[in-house]
Amino acid sequence: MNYKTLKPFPAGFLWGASTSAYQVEGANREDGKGPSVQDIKRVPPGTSELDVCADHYHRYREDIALMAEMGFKEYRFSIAWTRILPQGTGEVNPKGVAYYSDLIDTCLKYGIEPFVTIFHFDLPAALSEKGGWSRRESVDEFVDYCRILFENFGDRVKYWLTINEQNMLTLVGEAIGTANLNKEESVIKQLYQHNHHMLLAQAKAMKLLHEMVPGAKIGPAPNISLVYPKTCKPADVLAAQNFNAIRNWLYLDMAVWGYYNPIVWAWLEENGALPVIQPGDMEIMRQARPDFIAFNYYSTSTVEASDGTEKDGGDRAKKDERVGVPGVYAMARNGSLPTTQFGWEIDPEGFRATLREVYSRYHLPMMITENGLGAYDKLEADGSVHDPYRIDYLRDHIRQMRLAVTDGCQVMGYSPWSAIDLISTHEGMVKRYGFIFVNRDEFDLKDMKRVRKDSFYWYQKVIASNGEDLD
Ligand code: BGP
Repeated sequence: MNYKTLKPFPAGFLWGASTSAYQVEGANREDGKGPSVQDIKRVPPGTSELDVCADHYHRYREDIALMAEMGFKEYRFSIAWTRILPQGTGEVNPKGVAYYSDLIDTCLKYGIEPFVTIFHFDLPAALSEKGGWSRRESVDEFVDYCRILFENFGDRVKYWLTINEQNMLTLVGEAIGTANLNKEESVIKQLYQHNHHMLLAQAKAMKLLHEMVPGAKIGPAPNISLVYPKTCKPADVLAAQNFNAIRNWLYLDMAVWGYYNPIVWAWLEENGALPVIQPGDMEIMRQARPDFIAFNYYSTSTVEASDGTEKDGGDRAKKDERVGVPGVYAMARNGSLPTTQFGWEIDPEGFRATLREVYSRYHLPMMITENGLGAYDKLEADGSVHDPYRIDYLRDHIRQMRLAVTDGCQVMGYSPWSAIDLISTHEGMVKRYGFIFVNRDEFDLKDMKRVRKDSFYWYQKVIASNGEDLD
């Protein structure tokens, strides 16, 4: 749909950007922090360990001052469970509480809303060794951790996110270093049992926050992107519906309405993989309500009908093999989209389509908690960093978000990935996403100096004009 006049972004729109603890903080064995699954995983070959990252743990004041200079209205960061509870349960680490308390106060000093992710891929190693999310007890362990956060920070934090990309933990947990599976048993059955526990933990956390901190807001933060059919052949359309249900709607249907998506349920049933649901679980799921839907968006996916030969689940088409789920869907290349230096498809119009679809299904305000472009940025001899490709990517997505607002979608904020360079989940330090350059290489820590990229100055203008000035 074309418009003669675009609606403005609403007043009070939350412009900012995001990070996560294990990718930005470093200091992963300092001040009483316990190890998380990220700290004990084998990092991808050729990439840095997570002991220093952007050294945000020691430099957060300087970093937040730079975010304030950009004009941030919010900063989305995650709390490392193992800084608060080094063993995942039991004794609280006062230094961990003090760290996040000061980080929150520093944001507030500049008028930046802290937007806090409770759990971003970093399950305590002590809990993972016991079986992680496979155990029923994981639900209460998570809720106990949430209670500590709400008690300590609920007086200052208005916005909370439950679990970052729960759908990716379920679909590609092994690649993220989070899946803890027993190789002897059905993988799908185990994964969807973990998933049920996370869904229940999330529902209980949402209820708990509403009871403990009236007025505070909380929502899920999956990675949502519309799945296109490769062609208009009906079999491809059905495959797209299948993958949309498995990748996207399962998570949002449960968070919002408290029921299992019927297509996913039928698929699990067919595979003998239905989760064990205890009496009362679905009642809790139905009672819990998010205040908004947060989601991360990088690009759309495209699928075609399965020919029965696909390997593995996965979320991206690999060049030489058919990836997907036999009988359900096969990943496909879109063919019409450009890609980043790292091969990720770029689809700003798909962002608008995704916003429209999510709003039409759930009618809740939406918060974009990640969106961005990873690239090999270079610090020039004169101290500048030119990243026009990132500006183009973000500009195109913000334009489409504005069109979605004009379409009638309620969008409350935009928090791209990432505020500052940090370690990528899969591709190390050299895959940079930030507005702020960190002067280190993959293994050479150099001086860790913070440098404003061209995109820093550009985003500053975007925020100052509430999204009107995108040039
Ligand atoms: C999301 C994660 C982030 C971040 C981002 C970019 O899935 O929530 O933690 O890593 O993707 O991905 P990558 O680092 O692999 O480029």
